[in-house]
Amino acid sequence: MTVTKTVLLLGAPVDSGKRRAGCLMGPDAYRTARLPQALEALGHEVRDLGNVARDEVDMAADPRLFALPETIGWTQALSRAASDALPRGLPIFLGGDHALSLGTVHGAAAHAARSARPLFVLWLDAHSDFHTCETTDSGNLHGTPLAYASGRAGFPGFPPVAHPVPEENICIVGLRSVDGPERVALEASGIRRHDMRDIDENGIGRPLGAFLDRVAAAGGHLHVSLDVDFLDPAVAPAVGTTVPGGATVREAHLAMEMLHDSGLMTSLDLVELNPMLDERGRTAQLMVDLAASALGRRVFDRPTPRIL
Ligand code: EXY
Ligand code: MN
Ligand code: MN
Ligand code: MN
Repeated sequence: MTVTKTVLLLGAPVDSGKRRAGCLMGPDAYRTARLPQALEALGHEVRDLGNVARDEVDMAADPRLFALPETIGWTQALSRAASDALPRGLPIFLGGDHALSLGTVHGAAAHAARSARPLFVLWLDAHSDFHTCETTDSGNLHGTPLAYASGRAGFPGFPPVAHPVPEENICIVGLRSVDGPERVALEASGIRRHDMRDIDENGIGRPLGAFLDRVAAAGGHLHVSLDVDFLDPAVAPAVGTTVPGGATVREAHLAMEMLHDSGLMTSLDLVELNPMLDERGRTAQLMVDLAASALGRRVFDRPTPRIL
């Protein structure tokens, strides 16, 4: 049975995390693909709070980093938006590129700390997004939010991370593109990471189920960040950072269905959709369908059996 919730939709038209423009159209694409109606059909109360506005930040640009002041402005504004929304419902952030999670996870961590509950983060992505401003070779800050959330040094000018997410509370699923400095830092960390070979060998249900068990045992809040490039580009072409060999439609739906059945997800990012690169809206539609699965859409009304 679906427990009905108050779902808060917040547009986050962040396009500062990389050079290729287009993600700013993501929030409107989700609305056009009828995300609000899909969630209402499941019985949820859906409130579209419109788009978040970026803070104006008066600082010098850094020639090594693309759009640093803009990204810091988004981080400040989205941290506040997440922290304000979480006591009122389940926020879904309609991206926007993955730089938006610099803010949303920061705000979710502040909210979890206020509630005296640990925050867990599930990162569904082809990439680890574990660069700092010092290690990034592209200068694209959408490749950094997980490093920032976990409290790594190397983010001058960004809001201080008062509540870093413990490495052991972070799980990345879908990996198939990790840069050298990210690999070194990840291997030295306690972050759980499941690459596509792991999913090939074990399925997606087993590693995800083990992580959800840990969230439940700790009584944690769970922030989920779903990057379009987690999916195979053959089914989700509308993203600038495609990597072949990604999750299938069914693997992604099973992950969402398990999230729903766990009842643990407290906030969700939908990131990296670039409508300029879509084919007749099919990536936007798939992301809407995945969000609906995460919020309780199912064929039959029965829980997913635990996969051991
Ligand atoms: N690791 C690459 C870089 O740092 O530029 C690619 C990062 C892509 C990040 C996308 C959003 O997941
Ligand atoms: Mn990403
Ligand atoms: Mn990615
Ligand atoms: Mn790189």
